[in-house]
Amino acid sequence: MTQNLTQKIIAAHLVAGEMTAGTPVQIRIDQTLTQDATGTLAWLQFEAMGLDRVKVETAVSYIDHNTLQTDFRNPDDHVYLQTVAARYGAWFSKPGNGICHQVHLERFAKPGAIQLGSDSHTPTAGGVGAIAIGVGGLDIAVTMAGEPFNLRMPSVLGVELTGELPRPWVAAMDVIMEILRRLTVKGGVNKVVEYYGPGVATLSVTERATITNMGAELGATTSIFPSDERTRAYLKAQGREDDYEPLAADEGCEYDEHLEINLSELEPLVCQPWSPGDVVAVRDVLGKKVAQVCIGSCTNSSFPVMRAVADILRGRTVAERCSLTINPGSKQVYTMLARDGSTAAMIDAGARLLESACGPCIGMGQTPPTDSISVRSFNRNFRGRCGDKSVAVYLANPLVCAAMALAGEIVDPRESGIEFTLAGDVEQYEIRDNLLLAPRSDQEAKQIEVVRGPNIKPVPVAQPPDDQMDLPVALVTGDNISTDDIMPAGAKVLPLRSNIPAISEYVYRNTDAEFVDRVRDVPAFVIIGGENYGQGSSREHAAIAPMYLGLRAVIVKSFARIHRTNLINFGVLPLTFADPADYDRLQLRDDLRLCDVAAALPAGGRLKVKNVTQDYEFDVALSLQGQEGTVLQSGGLLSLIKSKQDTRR
Ligand code: MIC
Ligand code: SF4
Repeated sequence: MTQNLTQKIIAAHLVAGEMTAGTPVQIRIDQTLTQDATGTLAWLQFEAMGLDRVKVETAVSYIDHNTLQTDFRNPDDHVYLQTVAARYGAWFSKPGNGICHQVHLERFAKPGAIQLGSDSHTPTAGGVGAIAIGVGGLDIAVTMAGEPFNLRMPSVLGVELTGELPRPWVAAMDVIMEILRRLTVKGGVNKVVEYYGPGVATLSVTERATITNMGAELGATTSIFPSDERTRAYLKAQGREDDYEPLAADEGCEYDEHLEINLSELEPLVCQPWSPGDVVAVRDVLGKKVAQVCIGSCTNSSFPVMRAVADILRGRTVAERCSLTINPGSKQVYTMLARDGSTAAMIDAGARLLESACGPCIGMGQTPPTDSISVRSFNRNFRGRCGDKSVAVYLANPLVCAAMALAGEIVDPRESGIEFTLAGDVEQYEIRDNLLLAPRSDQEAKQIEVVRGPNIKPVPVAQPPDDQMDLPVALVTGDNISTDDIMPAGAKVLPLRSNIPAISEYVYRNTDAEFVDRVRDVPAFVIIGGENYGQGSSREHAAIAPMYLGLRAVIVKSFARIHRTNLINFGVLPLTFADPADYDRLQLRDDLRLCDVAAALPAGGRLKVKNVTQDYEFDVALSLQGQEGTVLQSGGLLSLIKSKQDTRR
């Protein structure tokens, strides 16, 4: 029987279950990635499981998000993460080494491997033909403890690429923006986006990685490219030819859905404020003044594209009323740009060079001025994420961004008269892994003391649900609520990532400033939402912090994948309206009664909800798969794993 690439890789890692879309499977994981904003909780949870060493082939802990260090909190987390990695046998990527996904692509990502990361843009590694999935920190912790990963077998959306990009101004990001334009931010939920067709060979690995990275904005489980001669060339240039393995879908295999993109027909696109799914052509929004341009992020900060940005800027000057920031994605990229004179060209043009880290992408500095426009080569433009809600953020490919920085307004770069080329493959990358600390031997690791600063607090534990739950409605939200809406990031909040009591004060701060005060004296409550609730990041803080405040259930029209799992992992019931029209009747402060919850566990099923305030009943579905029901019954995944381990001892 013929198989697509996704099925092949999952089959090679299958521990249990049948590979039919929608049914639960358990898969073996080869590699894990954690970063510092989600990593402290992941590692604290790993420690709580009482193991002596990580049990995956490769576990890497990166520091890239919280590098602003305005007080002791971030550096304390860094020390904790460095010592905990050394203690338990993980790799450690020091601050300065780069953004996790870029560094992972360069140094670790492998064709045919399955990788989990506690960051939604983990699918970047799909650029070399890996299945790389973003999940919450607790799922990573459990995987590092050697458990297989539970997943609903995704359906596979085959995207056939034909033609060739009209370079130089149309870039890889325009490919994924075109798919977002067609499918929207929920078009990929529970799907793997698998690329094939003659257009694939026209894209370099770093271009492919841009496309798989931003597949996260479709809500996709992951995205993947075949592994071919260009993959070999990339791995060879990274000194890792041995990791190469040719991989492709079988001739004539089936896909659950199809899409065709003719690369030759693409043009420069932008995502308009405030959604990566709101895509239009650059030429439809010309003339708007741009106060800031930011180039970099895990989506677009590889060496070839950064060098092209430098070529665009060389000998020119950033517009008078515009500020340009650039953060090369890794130490490798930065060093190479420095050696070939690219950084000099950038600095001379007026670019403000930042360290290799997430930086402005997650609101860690570089907030633009009030009511201004910022154009970024990043992957997300949710309102307020840049540090100020009044700012309109557009997303565009990095080459287009550079042209706009020079013009100080939204322009069609094809009319700029600027000439440059974008090199595809690089013959030899500069390899020096001196900021990548290798795992210690068993013996050495045992001697390491894990250092915990005062900001690092224990992770709160969830409660098993009661059979009958009386829950006032604490919030009624709309469609596409992002985890940035639920749990904002930015320079003020990110330093609190290892302190749930402190960070819980910021829940829903940007969308409903009174939310926390409203629930302060309420022992338990429910939140109501629309479609695609919890889209965006993998941050489990968007589940734990509301749970800490008393969230027991969320009733929505549909969930984004990672957030739904995070809610279950922390004991919150993820419910969907049986009839979406019931959403319209619910009001803030309605008292709801959930009945017979115990009977719906562990298998899931329908529940009756009584609206006590308005005196009517409606049905909700508790759809569960695999061990999810047992997780809820146990009061969260951590409690379940611990009780399993106690039984084994
Ligand atoms: C993001 O881009 O939103 C983040 C910050 O990288 C998150 C992770 C986090 O919130 O720590 C993500 O993408 O998962
Ligand atoms: Fe960092 Fe931004 Fe990438 Fe998230 S999307 S990992 S914040 S660069």
